[in-house]
Amino acid sequence: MTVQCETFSFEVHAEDGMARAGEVETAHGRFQTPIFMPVGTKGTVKAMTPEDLTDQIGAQIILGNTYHLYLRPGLDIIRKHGGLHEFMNWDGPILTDSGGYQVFSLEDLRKIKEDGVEFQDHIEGSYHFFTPEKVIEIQEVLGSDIMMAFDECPALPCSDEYMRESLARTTRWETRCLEARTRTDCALFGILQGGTSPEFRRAHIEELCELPFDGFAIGGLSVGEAKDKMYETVELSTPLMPHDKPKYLMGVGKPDDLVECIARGVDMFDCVIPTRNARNGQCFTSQGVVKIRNAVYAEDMRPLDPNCECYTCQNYTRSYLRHLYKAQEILSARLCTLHNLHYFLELTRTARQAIVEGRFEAFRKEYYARKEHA
Ligand code: PRF
Ligand code: ZN
Repeated sequence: MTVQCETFSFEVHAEDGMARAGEVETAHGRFQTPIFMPVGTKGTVKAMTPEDLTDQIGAQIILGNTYHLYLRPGLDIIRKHGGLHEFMNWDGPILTDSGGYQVFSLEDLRKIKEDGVEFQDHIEGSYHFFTPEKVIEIQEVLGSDIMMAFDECPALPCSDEYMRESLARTTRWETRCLEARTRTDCALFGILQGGTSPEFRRAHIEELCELPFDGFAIGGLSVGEAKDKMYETVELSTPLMPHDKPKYLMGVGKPDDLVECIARGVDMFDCVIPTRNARNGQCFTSQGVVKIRNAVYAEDMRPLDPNCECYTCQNYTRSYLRHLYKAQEILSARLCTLHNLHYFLELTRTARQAIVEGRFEAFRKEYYARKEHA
């Protein structure tokens, strides 16, 4: 008898075309969809305190990584704190990725076997073995509100033969994840693979969506394929996924991708882009990208984004932000991260409001019009 999550639920509140507005309940509270989840790979959303995330950005759920936390600081230290929430002082929902994707991106340092994946740690060089059972155990120690199943994200392009084998193995691994759960307060999402091939995608969705996962993720995208292929694959997938469970697009994306994939029925997103790019001085605004290091901003007295209500835009000029970046001051990372995350969260909030009010298409047009008239 497989264990079921007793603390998880999802409700669709409104639909507009394929776009959906909903609400997810977890053991650590609720979040409203569509939602963007800031990435906190190593137990911190880089440069942000939990108070920044809640009070300044309005983040409702964050993401953590099995792979990184398992290697450093290791499970004993996290267990000693009572889990990841207590360790990092974040008491809202946490989704953890299974480590599959991170291990597979090690390329030369890993070996795939039927039972799991052997890999060499990128920090110390020591050897480890991840199996479906192991990654569920780790995520249960972390106390994740939403655990992700163990999957293989094949590098594209790959042969049909390899894809067929990989999909079958991923299904076996994910089935083992369902059987390995012991906690009733940790939800578990399945991950759909299949590259950009409609046939493989349909087959994997059909096979996996039969299984009693609490939600489903579209994996295997945003790995270098053309953007139109990604959108086509999302558009093909969402109608075939269960209507009454959340649909999560992993590792996506830029603001345009959020708008386009919300339009295609996606409820949840995560990506390092807003946080990573902020540290490189790339800011996303309602008028397009602002590269704050550029000389044109040296004496620009305007805020980063005139349409933004974040702390950064309310208090600082582009000129000052450029100065901080050029002087390599750490406040640069903080202020740009704060703005970017606020922009991404505000985008999902306004998209949600538009869906609820049945004017998502108008919202989408307005989004592009603002960028073009910058
Ligand atoms: N699988 C897992 N995590 C992921 C992905 C995936 O396919 C992606 C795809 N870009 C991002 N993160 N487990
Ligand atoms: Zn701002």
